[in-house]
Amino acid sequence: MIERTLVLVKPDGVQRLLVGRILARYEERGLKLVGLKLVQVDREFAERHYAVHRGKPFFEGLVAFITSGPLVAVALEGPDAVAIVRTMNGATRPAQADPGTIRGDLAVETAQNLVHASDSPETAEAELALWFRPEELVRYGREIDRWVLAPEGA
Ligand code: 3AN
Repeated sequence: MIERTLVLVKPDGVQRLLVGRILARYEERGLKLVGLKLVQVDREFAERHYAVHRGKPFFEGLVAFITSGPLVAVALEGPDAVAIVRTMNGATRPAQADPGTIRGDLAVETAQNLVHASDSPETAEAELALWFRPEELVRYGREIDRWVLAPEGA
């Protein structure tokens, strides 16, 4: 099933000059970039994004961290994109993240874990609507898709 999902390369990824390398991983996997922007979010927006974590002990730190500098918001599309991106990102705690994942290769702390990704197709829909206006999500074809995707109906 073709899905869309939201990824954030968080402020630590921007400051550590890892944006290009992180985006390259998703591109090389075969996922299609359908939305992309660099943004500095304010507290109110960050609280909306992390609303499910309101009341948790790490909520304040989460909001402070995500507003501490610009981040890159990315919309990716592909078969099972939500699960594929979660697997590529690795476990929330880098100590439990497998080598070969973004967190397993590039992060050591739970707060500074470089990336956020939607955790279900329903969350993805809500998060994409929060981060992107409809016209910022672009529909286009890629020549390589006949080598990346199964033909429709196959
Ligand atoms: P994930 O980003 O892997 O989906 P969530 O949604 O459980 O993880 O948590 C959102 C973010 O909150 C994580 N990316 C991480 O930065 C932070 N976080 C989660 N649990 C903790 C914790 N116990 N202490 C500090 N930060 C945490």
